[in-house]
Amino acid sequence: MRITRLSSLLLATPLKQPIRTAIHRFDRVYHVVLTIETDSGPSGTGLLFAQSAVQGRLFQATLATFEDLVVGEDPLMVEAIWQKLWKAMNFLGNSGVTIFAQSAIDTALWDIVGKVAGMPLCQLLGQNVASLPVYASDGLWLSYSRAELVSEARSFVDRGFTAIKIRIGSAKLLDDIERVRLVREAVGPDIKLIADANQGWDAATAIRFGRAVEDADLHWLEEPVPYYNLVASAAVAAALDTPLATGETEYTYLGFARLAQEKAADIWMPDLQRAGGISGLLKITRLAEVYNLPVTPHLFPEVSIHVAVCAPTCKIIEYVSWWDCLFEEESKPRLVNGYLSPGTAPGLGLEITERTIETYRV
Ligand code: SMN
Ligand code: MG
Repeated sequence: MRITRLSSLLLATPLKQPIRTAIHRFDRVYHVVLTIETDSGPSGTGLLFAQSAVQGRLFQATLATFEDLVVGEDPLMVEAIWQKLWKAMNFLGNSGVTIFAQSAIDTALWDIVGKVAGMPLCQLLGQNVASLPVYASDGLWLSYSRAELVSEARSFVDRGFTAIKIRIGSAKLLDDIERVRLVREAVGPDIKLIADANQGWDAATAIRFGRAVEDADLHWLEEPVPYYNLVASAAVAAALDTPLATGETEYTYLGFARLAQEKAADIWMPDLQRAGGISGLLKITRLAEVYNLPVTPHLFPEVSIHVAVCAPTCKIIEYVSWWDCLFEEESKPRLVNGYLSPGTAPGLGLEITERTIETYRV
């Protein structure tokens, strides 16, 4: 079997609420959907997330450029193709948009492998658990009023979520502290409460915050300082009893190896499109086993769940509904009572219909 063609589409889907964090402002989610076709077998799907049409077009252009590197290759030689792209990018540095393209290609190849084997990807990779609890991450934005925070936090609990994430990291520290306490009071002691500062602070501010909300029993404090400042991250992690989670902005296993060397995180949060696809996530989850550190995949619940249910260090996964409207009901992963289980169709099991493409195409 040989790869014959790479093609991609740019889609944009609506959001229930505009997204506002310390660093994000967007009102629609853009998706680059990659298709890899083969001469005598199934095709595979890979996904990239973008925050604007400009970003999406850049990803598409990179994927189109990479077509030459993969056409003619055997799609089942997934690691060989990963290594080929990795070496081809050495001159550029193994991070940024080229890693995004490599990630999408790798994900589409694993989809093909699963379809050829006739098995859902998680089974092929060696599954550990049937499902995992998720945390509701699709809300509690920085832009919300206090009344909106309380009402949405309660509605997440009513919908069966046992863990929720609030955004903080604003310029008003006391306000952030009060908002966390308010949400803790609204949901009670049994719900896991996570707080994400999206790199909004310096180490001293993060430590003040962490100490002030000690009684709110945060499940973790996420990205308190700029992602590249590992010294600051390590200082916060050392000063607080609350676990520090970071990694959504790191690239590949090399980024996570640095987090480990610097003791900059208690919990790792790899993101599919920065990790290097399914292969990249697998490398990171195995590295986490060496350090006995928890891993919790960032975004892409429908895809990342296939790896998460295989990784013994993974106990919880982020859930946002941003991809939900793209996939057909039967093939989708199931979210039941706050637990997500992978789709049961071969490969990733994520089929996008012509009608969906017509509706959301940019
Ligand atoms: C996040 C990522 C992308 C957009 C908004 C928020 C966030 C997360 O850091 O952890 O989901
Ligand atoms: Mg985050």
